[in-house]
Amino acid sequence: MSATLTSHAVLNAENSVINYQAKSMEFTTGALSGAGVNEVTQTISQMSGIFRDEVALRALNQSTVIYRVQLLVPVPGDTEGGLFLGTTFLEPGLVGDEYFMTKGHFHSIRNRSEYYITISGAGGLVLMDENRTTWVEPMSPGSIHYIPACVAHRVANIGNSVLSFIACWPSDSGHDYASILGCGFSARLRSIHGSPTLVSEQ
Ligand code: PAN
Ligand code: ZN
Repeated sequence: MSATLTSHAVLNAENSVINYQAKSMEFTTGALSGAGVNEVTQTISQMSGIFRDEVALRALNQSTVIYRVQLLVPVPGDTEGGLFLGTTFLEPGLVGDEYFMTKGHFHSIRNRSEYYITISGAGGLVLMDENRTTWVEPMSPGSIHYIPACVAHRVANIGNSVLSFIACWPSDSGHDYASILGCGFSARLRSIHGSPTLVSEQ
């Protein structure tokens, strides 16, 4: 007997079909689909303490979605040796003069690194090491960003359309948001005279 390899079947050495839950990515948007894809949404109301202008944040519609993340989490979060995959869809917009952005985090296990790959839109990847030195890398379709160990990361959408990017990181990394909520990044990506500018915090 022979079996046919389709997108919904895996063959073993005996050429019989093993159960397989297909997953796929739509390349123009980065959208994930298939078995086990989860989605997490962040609205304006969940972004308190992130942007410098809290008054401007409160003036916005609190139910507006700033970003959503589709996730493939094939193993539990404390598994050493596994990998997670996610696509983030970050809307365009401003809070005061600061671009819509992700919350940003260090990994809880500080030496865990990560790849970001931009699918669509225009962005800035804001990176900060443990000495609080901050820099920004431009994101455009196809750009690949290696986020080294011990470096906090956040993405700002500096364009007029949805910015989407893929991320891949070790499953046991964890996310330390508290350090960023407490001390922030040492610089922010702001629209100054209409141009994205990295401005140091006072
Ligand atoms: C990404 C981020 C995603 C959302 O998948 O989690 O872009 O950003 P925040 O987690 O900062 O809200 C990643 O860096 N994972 O490790
Ligand atoms: Zn990360």
